[in-house]
Amino acid sequence: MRTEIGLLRTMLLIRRLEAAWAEAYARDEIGGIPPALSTGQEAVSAGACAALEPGDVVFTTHRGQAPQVARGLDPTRIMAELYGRRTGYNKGKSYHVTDVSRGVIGMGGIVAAQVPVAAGMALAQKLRGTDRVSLVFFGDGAANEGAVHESANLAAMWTLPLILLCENNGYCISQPVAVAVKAASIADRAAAYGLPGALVDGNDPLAVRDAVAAAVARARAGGGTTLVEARTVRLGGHLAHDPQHYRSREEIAAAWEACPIKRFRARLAAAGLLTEEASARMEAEIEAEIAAAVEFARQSPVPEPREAFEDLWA
Ligand SMILES: Cc1ncc(C[n+]2csc(CCOP(=O)(O)OP(=O)(O)O)c2C)c(N)n1
Ligand SMILES: [Mg+2]
Repeated sequence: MRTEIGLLRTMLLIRRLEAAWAEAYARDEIGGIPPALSTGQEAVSAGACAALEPGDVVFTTHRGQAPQVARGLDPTRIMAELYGRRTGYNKGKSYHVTDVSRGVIGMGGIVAAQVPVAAGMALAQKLRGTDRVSLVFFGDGAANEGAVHESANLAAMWTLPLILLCENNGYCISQPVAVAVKAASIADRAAAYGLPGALVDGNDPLAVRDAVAAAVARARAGGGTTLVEARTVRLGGHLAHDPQHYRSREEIAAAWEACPIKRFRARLAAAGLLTEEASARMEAEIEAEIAAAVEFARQSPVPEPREAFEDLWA
């Protein structure tokens, strides 16, 4: 379990790493699909991953950098991968960063497709007689995909050590969740699968950590799957270049007021756990760490064309 200060540090590290990624994309130093950032959603990854232990496995979505950082992956090697350099986690060949040794299975570009794969991993963990768990992130949009329902039903039937973590950020690209989900909550669906469900404030890292910790304890003890819905707010666009014409300025301004980093920092300060000075020092350290990561990435070589045919699995 990470301490309060550790959780804040993780959230700040995610925010800064992703901002640097978007800045590099805007400068044309990185090509491809515009970055999918977790700005405003950092408490979900930080809290959830703080409840995990070595050997547990997470499966991430297209918004996958936040869980990678929260799981303790090296920001320098993540940045190198985002730059497509050979020093990155996937040798510069895919920004779907993977580090099996740290329990991060690569991101999934196909919405909801990681959920059945995570259920398969949980089945393997169970059949091997381990007490390790799998945790899969999926969005509110993904929650309406058949793959999620099929996996949840099987996971319940087979009592799999699985945590279904729905990161509800209020939008599926430009579609608000209010016009896509009729039920009061996605967590309520758990009852229909015969699973426990929990709804938590996804902008509170401690609430997320505690809800996921309870689900993990249950799974380790052989109690099976839990569905956790973490309600958060996407502060930016769907992807970094999205001008968000479908949202009012007032809505965006209100969302920034509830920024989880701002809120958690104020809470720690009020509890006497964080001074202004310590907070500024932490931010400066993170700023320097990410600046060094960007410089390392810029100076790293790109892979040779022939390397495209290495590390393939079929
Ligand atoms: C099966 C599938 N359908 C559609 C898409 C296009 N798509 C990419 S991200 C996305 C939004 C998913 O929304 P949500 O699950 O809420 O995740 P969020 O982007 O909000 O994190 C969509 C529809 C896709 N990649 N895969
Ligand atoms: Mg969403």
